[in-house]
Amino acid sequence: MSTPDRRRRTTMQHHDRAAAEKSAMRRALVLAATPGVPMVADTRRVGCVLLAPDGGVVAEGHHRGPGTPHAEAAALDVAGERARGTTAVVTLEPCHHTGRTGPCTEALIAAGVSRVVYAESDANPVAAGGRARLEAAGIDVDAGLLADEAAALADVYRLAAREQRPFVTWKFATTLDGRSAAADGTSRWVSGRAARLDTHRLRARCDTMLVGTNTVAVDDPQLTVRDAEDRPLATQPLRAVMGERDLSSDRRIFDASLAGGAPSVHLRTRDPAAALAELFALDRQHVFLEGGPTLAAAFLTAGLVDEIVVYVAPFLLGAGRSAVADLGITTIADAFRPVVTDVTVLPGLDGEEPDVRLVLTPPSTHEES
Ligand code: AOF
Ligand code: ZN
Repeated sequence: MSTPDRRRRTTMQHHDRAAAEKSAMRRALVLAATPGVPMVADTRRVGCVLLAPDGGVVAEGHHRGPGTPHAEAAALDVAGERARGTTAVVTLEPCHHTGRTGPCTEALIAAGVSRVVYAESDANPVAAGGRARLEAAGIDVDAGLLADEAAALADVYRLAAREQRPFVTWKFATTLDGRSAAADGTSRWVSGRAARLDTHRLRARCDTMLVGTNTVAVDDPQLTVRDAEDRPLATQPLRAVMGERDLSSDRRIFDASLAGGAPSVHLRTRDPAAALAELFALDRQHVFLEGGPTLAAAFLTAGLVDEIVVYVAPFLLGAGRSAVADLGITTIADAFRPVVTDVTVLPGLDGEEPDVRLVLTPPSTHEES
């Protein structure tokens, strides 16, 4: 009698654990992308969350640049004795070498961590071997959770280091007929709640949100990252606006109190390359471009979009503003054709219809990597 019951309970627990570890990995990815870490080509951006057996967060840590503690060491330091028996959720396989700091494997073993879940394997031959070492010490190891997202994050910093400019993700929402605003200018909300939550998740993994002066003047966005309850997160990306037009200081982007004191900047240029150079000088490595169709067209024609995220909402407007301004294309043979790297259906929340999210890579950057 009790056997099937017990089995069901075990399965449930396993399901809960998987869910807790997945959400911890999402958090670790955000930690890995913490704004303001200086750009150094050979440094990985890594995040770590320590979970108690009941799924609660015990401590968090991230790597802050060369010579500073690795993510695991940073989290273990916060946890102290409470690290014993926890699960370490890390975006990268713990290193097994003494580089500028000691091996994370030994630190995790010494702290009494009982399970390690990581996303990406460490391809650096010098640091590799972490998994085998942890398993030999009797630690339960699981690899590959959200590995594609961790790899995408690593690509961001690799490109920034190579190009010496921030990686640019252009995000927009559109109707089935390619409209981002209705004829009267209204654009709230094109996408559903599921897509808006997903946007905040992606915003949290960049260090800068960029719009044009027109968007600030007309839409007056807050440009903050908020959680599902609409509360701003503790760490906010830089809010940037670009363009020569003067803006009234009462715009919400300039209100630091909305973003937990986080700053904003007005880049007085219309040139995408110049704007990115200014942001790179501020240690910015990942720009989330959310400006209107004119700004998008300027970045696309300058070849300065590295990734496109589109939320397609299932309705028609028939008239209204296009998602992107004129690209100078007059015939179909000349169409701008990015490569689709992901298609995800976001189930509708609160009875809404689903949205579809496409992730695409523009042809030129795709060929390079
Ligand atoms: C981890 N956790 O947070 C990071 C890791 O010279 P070092 O000591 O900083 O080592 C750099 C190498 O260590 C780097 O190339 C990568 O393989 C790994 N980075 N490993 O366990 C971390 N940042
Ligand atoms: Zn390490």
